[in-house]
Amino acid sequence: MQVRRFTAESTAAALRRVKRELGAEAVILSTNRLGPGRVEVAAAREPAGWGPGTDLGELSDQLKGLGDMLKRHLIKSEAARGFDQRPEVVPLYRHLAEQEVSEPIIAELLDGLVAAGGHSVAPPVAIRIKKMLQVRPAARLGSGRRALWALVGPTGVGKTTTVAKLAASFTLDFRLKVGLITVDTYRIAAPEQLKTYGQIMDLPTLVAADAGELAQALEQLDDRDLVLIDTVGRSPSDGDHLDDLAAVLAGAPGLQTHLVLACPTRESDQQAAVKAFERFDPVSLIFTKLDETTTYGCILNRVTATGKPVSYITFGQRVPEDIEPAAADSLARRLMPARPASPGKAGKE
Ligand SMILES: Nc1nc2c(ncn2[C@@H]2O[C@H](COP(=O)(O)OP(=O)(O)O)[C@@H](O)[C@H]2O)c(=O)[nH]1
Ligand SMILES: [Mg+2]
Repeated sequence: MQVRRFTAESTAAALRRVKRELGAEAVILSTNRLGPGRVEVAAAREPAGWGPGTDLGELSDQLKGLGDMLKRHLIKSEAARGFDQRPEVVPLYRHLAEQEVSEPIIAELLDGLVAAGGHSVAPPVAIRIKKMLQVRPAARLGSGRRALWALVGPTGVGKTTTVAKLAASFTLDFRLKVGLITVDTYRIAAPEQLKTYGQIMDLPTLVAADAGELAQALEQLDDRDLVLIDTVGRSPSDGDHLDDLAAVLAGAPGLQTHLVLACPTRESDQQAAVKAFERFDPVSLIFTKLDETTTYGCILNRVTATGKPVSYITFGQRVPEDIEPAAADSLARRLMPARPASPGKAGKE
């Protein structure tokens, strides 16, 4: 069976070409996105005589043929990445692909690595991941200058919960004076959530609906080491809301924004959120809900695409426990296979 490749601007268009040239019975072997507006579909014509009345023995022979062909196809695409010369990287390649690390990043992580002298390629890859994952150590606060942080991001990602976790951590662990502000451009009931946390922790909690009110609130919180600003919003595609939010935040000179993204959010929606919130020029990324997924490639993908460091990760609903300053070591561990094949340790566990 001969494999043919069809390139078109969309999967649907490529499939139409497959159907036109190979007929409705064509077998689709793979679809591959080559870049924006370019999709490649690999297809083959079904072998003659494959259909009702085909003898089962014959069918299983044909299926075996198809299986072999798929295997060859897979090996061929791995050969295209140079993996035929270094098959030892293939399991790691597959693991990182399952972690949804983007293809170019995987290629960079595996570039030029060979398992010389029976050593695993996992340790150098872990080192590369750590280098790639810029993390920002907890900021030096309480140095006499008040810090202003605002958390921005799509609805429901965990901004308010994260503000509460940060407030608790800086109050209890660092003994800093923390103040809270909700910027709510819609005057909806959401500020109650932050006010409740503020009451429990006995922290001043204010609400501001425009730049003037924000400036006033900041004046009231003049004695604080850190003011955490929570933002309330609708979807990031609601451009008006983001205009309003930008206008309010203009009332806080020296403000640093942090973009909150939830790990379980699909790749394309995360990319859209990054784009929508680019205007706030976030100084860091905060990833939430790591407990709700086992796939962490998005962290590496976003850091690489934005050039922004990760400052915090959160992994549960409990306030204040489920938050941690981002650490390259533990993030790399999440991305790597659970038990990297380490010849040195084999049999010693
Ligand atoms: N599983 C899990 N849930 C979280 C985490 N952070 C926040 N949540 C939950 O996500 C929901 C939305 O959180 P919220 O802080 O109101 O999101 P906001 O709209 O961005 O302010 C709430 O039910 C939170 O308890 C997390 O790290 N893990
Ligand atoms: Mg909220």
